Amino acid sequence: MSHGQDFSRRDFIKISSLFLAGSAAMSTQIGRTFNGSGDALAATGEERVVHSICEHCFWRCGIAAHVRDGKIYKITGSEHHPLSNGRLCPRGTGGIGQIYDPDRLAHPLIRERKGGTTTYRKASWDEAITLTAEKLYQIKEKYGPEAIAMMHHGYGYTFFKQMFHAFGVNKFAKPSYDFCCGPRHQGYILTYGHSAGTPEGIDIQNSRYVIFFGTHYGENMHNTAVQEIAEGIRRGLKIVVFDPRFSTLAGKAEKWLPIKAGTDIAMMQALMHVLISENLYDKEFVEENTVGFNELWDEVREMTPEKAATITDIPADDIRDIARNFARYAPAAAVHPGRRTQWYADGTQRVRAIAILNALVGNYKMPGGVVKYQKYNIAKPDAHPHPHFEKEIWSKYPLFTDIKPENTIASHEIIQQTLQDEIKAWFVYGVNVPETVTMGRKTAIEAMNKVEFLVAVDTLPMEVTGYADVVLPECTYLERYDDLDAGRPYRTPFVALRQPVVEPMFDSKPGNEIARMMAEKLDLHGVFPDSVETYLDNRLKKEGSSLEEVKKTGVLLGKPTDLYRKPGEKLKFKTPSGKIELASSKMKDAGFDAVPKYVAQDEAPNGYYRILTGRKPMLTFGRTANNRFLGDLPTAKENEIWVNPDIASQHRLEHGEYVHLKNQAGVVSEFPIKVKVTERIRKDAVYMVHGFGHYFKKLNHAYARGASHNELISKSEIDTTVGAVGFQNNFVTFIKEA
Ligand SMILES: Nc1nc2c(c(=O)[nH]1)N[C@H]1C(S)=C(S)[C@@H](COP(=O)(O)OP(=O)(O)OC[C@H]3O[C@@H](n4cnc5c(=O)[nH]c(N)nc54)[C@H](O)[C@@H]3O)O[C@H]1N2
Ligand SMILES: Nc1nc2c(c(=O)[nH]1)N[C@H]1C(S)=C(S)[C@@H](COP(=O)(O)OP(=O)(O)OC[C@H]3O[C@@H](n4cnc5c(=O)[nH]c(N)nc54)[C@H](O)[C@@H]3O)O[C@H]1N2
Ligand code: SF4
Ligand SMILES: [Mo]
Repeated sequence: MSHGQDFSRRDFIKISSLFLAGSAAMSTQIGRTFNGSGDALAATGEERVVHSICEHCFWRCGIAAHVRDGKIYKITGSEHHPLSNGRLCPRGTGGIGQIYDPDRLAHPLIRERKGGTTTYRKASWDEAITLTAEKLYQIKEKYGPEAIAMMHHGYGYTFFKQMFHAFGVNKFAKPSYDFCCGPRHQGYILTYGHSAGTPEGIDIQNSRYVIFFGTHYGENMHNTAVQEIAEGIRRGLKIVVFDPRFSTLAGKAEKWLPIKAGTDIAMMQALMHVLISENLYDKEFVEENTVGFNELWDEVREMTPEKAATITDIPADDIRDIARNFARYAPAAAVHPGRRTQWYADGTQRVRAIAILNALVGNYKMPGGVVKYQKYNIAKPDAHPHPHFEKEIWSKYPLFTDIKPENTIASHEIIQQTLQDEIKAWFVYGVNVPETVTMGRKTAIEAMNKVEFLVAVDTLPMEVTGYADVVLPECTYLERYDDLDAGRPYRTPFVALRQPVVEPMFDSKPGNEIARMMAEKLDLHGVFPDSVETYLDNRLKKEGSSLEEVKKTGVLLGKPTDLYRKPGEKLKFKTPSGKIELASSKMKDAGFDAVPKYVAQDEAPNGYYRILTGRKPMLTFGRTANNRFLGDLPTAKENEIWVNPDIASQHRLEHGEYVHLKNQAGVVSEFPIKVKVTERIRKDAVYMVHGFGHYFKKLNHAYARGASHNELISKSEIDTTVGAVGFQNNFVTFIKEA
């Protein structure tokens, strides 16, 4: 593999063409895949279009759902929603595959143990809610409210949270914090006093040079960002990608640097070293707006490009070139903060290093640099007064608390407290625990088997539902109202509405109704207004609009954010010093390194390879695993294990053959996985997409396709600053089929 290869124009393919490939494939798909309960997709009646928001990932783009004869036959990007611009990523168009999934949960289920076997029986809503309320009540009476925890992901959880608050429970965890972007959030807050945002506050539209560490846009399809990058490339934006694997984004980059996995902080320190030692940093900005420069220099002084080259496997000349180019294009240059940042136990420090690199070139609030979007300042909903909580935050990690009040504990702490007999009941909303908890499937299952009472609210019979005592079938995002999507800052601040496109199918119900039924059973009257429509209308009326008005376009828009610094403007940051903290006082006070340090990761045992993971453009792990429209596309049918040709030949692996994977702890994958022999990965790592290898047979489509990534995680490492869980120090080897 050659290093620092130039891919520039020669390999130029527009990222946006991926959208087109997706949509084209999708329409043929629509023609031939199942069409749910009738001839919906061949419908010819008059068209009705409903504007709502997507739920295939947290980006939550605006959609336009096209309905004929009472059935949704097409989903396109909303013209009105600022995150869509009239387009969707391939997953967004595939919602039909979710609503008309023949495996959907159709009615509530209650687990029954008869003799030695466990079965589920169909139950009425009243029965299921009564049982749930009774059990939760008993557990609270017996062990206290801290024995109940809710885990949630996806946007329908808010009403359940209101209900639990009124009930006196406040243990909430979000796997997307500790298994995904917690380090990024906190790393930014520690440095700048605000989060990196979703969408990220990087002014790609005006940038000339953007550096990515991992962050595989094009495979990770954040609609707006991918559109901006595609536009940027057309305009001449230069991209640099540090990734042990030649990602789709690396294919669009001026330079791909196949960095040794886990050494990124050393690379970032070396880039800082060059910026400072060659006087390329923005001295005026740094003097005026940052603290801790001397401590930073003390830390990076020794990390010369030559030293970093021996650690990262990237030549020193390349490191110098990139630092110089970064400074040359600044302030219209930025390092992207990434999204899934809990790779190892050092995620928060790595994101801090990214924030520091940006600060050094003075790109804050400059065109093409780091910007801070504003959110639509919508009034808070009239909340039911909740009991006084003796403890607002349950996490033991010192830097966790800044994220308040979104979650109060990390998901892995719920697992641990369950295994220690402290937590007795789980309420799981939209989290496929066995495949999501990055402490590995085994630990997740152990905890689920131990917990006294488990309720799962889901749309599909995912693995988690097989461990639940009560399964509550929520209708899909296309069949319900949720709370307003109002908290997110963007260029144009917005409030977006999720509204039902069609009536709920089967005996499924919207989360807002389920939460209301639970509140009534728990004698918590008046938690919710008489209907969800009244609730939404009340909120929107306070903004001088109404539900009726917002239903038309699905959005309420604010004034575009003032993004850039005015000449002479004094900047203020919500950090303890009021400045950008190159050395973090909060880190120091909590007993951690004030400046990010490089710490070497574990090395693979002989014959084993570091297992890296990522995404496929057509799929969102569990969310789309069973989706016929998306999952039948040729590139989405199964995952593959990427293996370097030299390694393949050492292990006598043929391209296209199936192998089992065995990890360093001896765990062997239940299902085989197809080998992809490719130069596009380093020799010391292998790569597989997460979200495959489903083992629950009720998932008729997803069952046994590819191998599970989470099954192979036996070692997880906690980032003790913010309580996130890294899992990339796991290694696998190959077992050939007999
Ligand atoms: N289509 C699609 N899009 C998605 C999702 C999906 O499931 N499908 N999921 C969404 C979610 S929840 C998230 S969090 C994001 C995740 O998407 P990202 O935030 O982009 O995830 P990363 O882990 O940063 O990126 C994975 C890349 O990092 C590389 N990598 C692994 N280890 C290292 C390392 O040590 N150093 C460096 N420099 N690179 C490394 C891998 O080779 C891979 O190319 O995607 C979101 N978007
Ligand atoms: N091994 C491993 N683990 C990982 C990752 C990895 O790369 N590898 N990635 C991590 C990341 S970045 C993230 S963000 C998390 C994501 O973790 P999860 O959010 O658990 O991811 P999914 O697998 O999509 O599970 C979502 C669940 O929600 C259900 N669902 C979908 N729509 C609805 C709905 O409208 N209502 C309800 N009630 N349920 C719904 C789905 O059927 C599914 O069971 O996983 C993390 N875990
Ligand atoms: S990026 Fe794609 S999947 Fe995510 S919300 Fe937007 S359209 Fe849906
Ligand atoms: Mo994520």
